[in-house]
Amino acid sequence: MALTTNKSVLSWIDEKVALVKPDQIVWIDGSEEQLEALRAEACSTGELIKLNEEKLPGCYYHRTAVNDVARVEGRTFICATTKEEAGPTNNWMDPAEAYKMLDDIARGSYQGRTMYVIPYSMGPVGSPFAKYGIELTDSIYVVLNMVIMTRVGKNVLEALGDSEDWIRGLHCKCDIDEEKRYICHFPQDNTIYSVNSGYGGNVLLGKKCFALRIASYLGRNEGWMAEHMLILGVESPDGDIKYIAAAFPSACGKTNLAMLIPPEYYKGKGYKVWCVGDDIAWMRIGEDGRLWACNPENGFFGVAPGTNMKSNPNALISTQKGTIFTNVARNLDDNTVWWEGLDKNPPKNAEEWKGSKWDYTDGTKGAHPNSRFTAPAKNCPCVSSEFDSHTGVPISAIVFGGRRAKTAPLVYQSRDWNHGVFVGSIMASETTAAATGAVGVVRRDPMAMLPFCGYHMGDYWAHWIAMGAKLGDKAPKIFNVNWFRTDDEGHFIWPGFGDNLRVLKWILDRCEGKAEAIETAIGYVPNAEDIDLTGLDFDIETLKGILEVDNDLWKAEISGIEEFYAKFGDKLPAELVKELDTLKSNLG
Ligand code: OXD
Ligand code: MN
Repeated sequence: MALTTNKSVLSWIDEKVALVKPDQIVWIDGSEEQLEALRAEACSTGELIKLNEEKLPGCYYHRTAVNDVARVEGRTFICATTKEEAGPTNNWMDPAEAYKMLDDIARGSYQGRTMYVIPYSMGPVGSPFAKYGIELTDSIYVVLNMVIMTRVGKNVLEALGDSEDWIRGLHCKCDIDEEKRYICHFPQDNTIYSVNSGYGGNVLLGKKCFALRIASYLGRNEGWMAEHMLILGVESPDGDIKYIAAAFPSACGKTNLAMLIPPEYYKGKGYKVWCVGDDIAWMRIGEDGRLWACNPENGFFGVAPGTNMKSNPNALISTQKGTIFTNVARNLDDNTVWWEGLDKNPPKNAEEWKGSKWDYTDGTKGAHPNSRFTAPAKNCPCVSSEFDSHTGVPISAIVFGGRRAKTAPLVYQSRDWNHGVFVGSIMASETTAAATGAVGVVRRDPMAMLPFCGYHMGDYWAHWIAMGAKLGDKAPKIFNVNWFRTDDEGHFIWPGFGDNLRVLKWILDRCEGKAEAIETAIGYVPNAEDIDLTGLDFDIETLKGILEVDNDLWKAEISGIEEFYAKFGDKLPAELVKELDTLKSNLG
């Protein structure tokens, strides 16, 4: 039975039912009873495997098809009215052609299957941040993941009422055919289609598709921002908490930073770090004129390999109950999970992620490198008390970062907001041996939004600049960090992980006018003495080395920036051209 009388919802569902022809329709009401029945059903068909209830209570295991293990940027489209609106960094398809193609693929694809109707909210239901969506799917796995990653249930439909302002999402597993896999966004219609995939990043439509691609477009039109950023709070010994939002490209330790454990010395003094979000931030100007942020998600869809009690105990603890593991290895002796980097004891009797018997001694991997856990945020030992706040948290600092072996110093501060937008726009990371392709190649990933910006990146930068003008002197300060400077042998110099708090502390001190800095060609860099190294075996001269700005390396960087900027033609904001000119003249 339909859980709403909202005409726009019912007529859209009727249309999609006529298209995909499900055998039955099930509305997800959010009740534990219904979810438990779905878990049991998925276990009976082999879609899920129930894990050891004593060791991993309420946890399940899932394998995707082997050809369906990651987001597919090449098959992700922004179907704006014109190609110009999607811009040079997005794939584009004409909306009418895209709908026709997708409808042809989706037609009849639910025959013999159930349509699950998932009403969900991004952001706390009823809050000024909240935006509602309905995802139709033929996958119980998607339902159960959406229940962890978003707020799902009847109360969402109640909050939506008769409004037509909601995001339409149709997911069809079809045959998981790579050649017919498409993730298409129609920003002008508030609509998303995802066909022929069952992998989280492509099918949990609330996440990248809605909360970044569609929301970035909505944010531009409505005067707010949807960003690929973690949000964390640093509590000082007097109990005051200051919040930071930070954007990093993938493989730069975003989830680790979001759940950072302070070094002993800081813990002893009473510092604490609170996690508000690990992937996405929606930010609005509050009544007080400051920028306030909310994590629209309700869980973590984290990369499993490398997560362990040393790298990120809070993430690991978050996965110990109510979690769905995807494409990790399964220990057949005790029906638990394992992945590379969890510990030094790979299971002897196990199945690898594809489901074959696994012999770890033969050099193959047990878990897929992009294997995931879907864990409720509430499981996290350091989840912020503001997690469900309807006002969000006020942001003091915005931090950009990337993986650069030499060029970028450990940390620097932009001179002002527009310079900070420039710093975000030239964000780049060097490829690592972990990915295919050449090592050390610089990839530009502005604001870590390259695959997630739902419109023209030039317009996106203009929106950033406009937001700064509105925020005026209440704007957060903007910084750039680089935890990845290497020595001549290629070893990381800075210890990273919990010790990154030492850098965050300087950042927050700068926001409060409590720390000094040296002006360089690229912005303000700390005096080495102002980064507190107490309790860390790290030489101040080495610190000076990684704070150094090498003008020659930056001069070499200029042509790469110019080449990248050239793509944006006359959509490149004049303010950024001016910042680039300033950088050039500062470098002499
Ligand atoms: C993610 C990503 O999964 O950025 O969060 O790819
Ligand atoms: Mn992400």
